[in-house]
Amino acid sequence: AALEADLRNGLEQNQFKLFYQVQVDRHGRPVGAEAVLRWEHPRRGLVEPGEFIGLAEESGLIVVLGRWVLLEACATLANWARQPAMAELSLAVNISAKQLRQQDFAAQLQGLLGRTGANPQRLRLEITENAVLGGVENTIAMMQALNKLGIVFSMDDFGTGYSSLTYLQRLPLAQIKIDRSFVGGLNDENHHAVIVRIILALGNSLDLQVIAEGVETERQLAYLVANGCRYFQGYLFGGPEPVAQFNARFNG
Ligand code: G
Ligand code: G
Ligand code: MN
Ligand code: NA
Repeated sequence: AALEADLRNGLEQNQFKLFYQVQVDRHGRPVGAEAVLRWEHPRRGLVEPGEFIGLAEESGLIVVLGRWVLLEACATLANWARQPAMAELSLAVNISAKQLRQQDFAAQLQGLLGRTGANPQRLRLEITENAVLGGVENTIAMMQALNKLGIVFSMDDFGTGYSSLTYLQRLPLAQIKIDRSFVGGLNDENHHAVIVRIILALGNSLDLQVIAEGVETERQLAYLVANGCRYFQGYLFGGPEPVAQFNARFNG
């Protein structure tokens, strides 16, 4: 309860920040970023989402916090669009199941896009397999409504949840993200290497873009490239950065 009050207070006091982690193609060229939330707590310092997203979801605060994240992300996208070196970048935003379950979620996003002037074609929403817990039909309908606005979806942490294959076929997805636990375990012929190859084959045969997250070494990158992966994210290319630092990559 103390943390919950702290969260509410943090929202009022503007203690949340979005950091941006670069996503690259196989030539190492930036194609976009994932926005990840950080809490600049006055006493605890920089707090990572693992420590508060769960509580924000349980308490329902994620709806308000998530709306702030989307507004901030759209404002950033609109800003990038005005800079020639950044105009083509896409931005991926993490969405909780509870947010997607709001009846007016598509209308909210349409409002944010209008207010900021962000191009919906550059916005990607990352969901997890939990997104379907509220009912797969409802989830599909909401995703389709957002697709109509030009927004696409990515399945985050792919391979770590339940019923991946069933939902993979039914949900209108544009991309899947290979979870970093599989990428981190890439060594010659261990079982993680097999899983990574299967996810890539699955994605390619279902016409889904596949991005690997948590890429930390050249060796992991080489394995992924050799098996048909075309997009990458991880410390090898850069960690989550404050927006000014991310922008300096392009305008330095
Ligand atoms: O940055 P870090 O590795 O601590 O992020 C951990 C997880 O927190 C991410 O994988 C992501 O799923 C989640 N997360 C990060 N930012 C957001 C956000 O803005 N909204 C939601 N719902 N989850 C987020
Ligand atoms: O769970 P999700 O992938 O949505 O969250 C991304 C988070 O993963 C980032 O906020 C960051 O803290 C963490 N992360 C990003 N790149 C790497 C990486 O290469 N290795 C590891 N171990 N963690 C990473
Ligand atoms: Mn993510
Ligand atoms: Na992830």
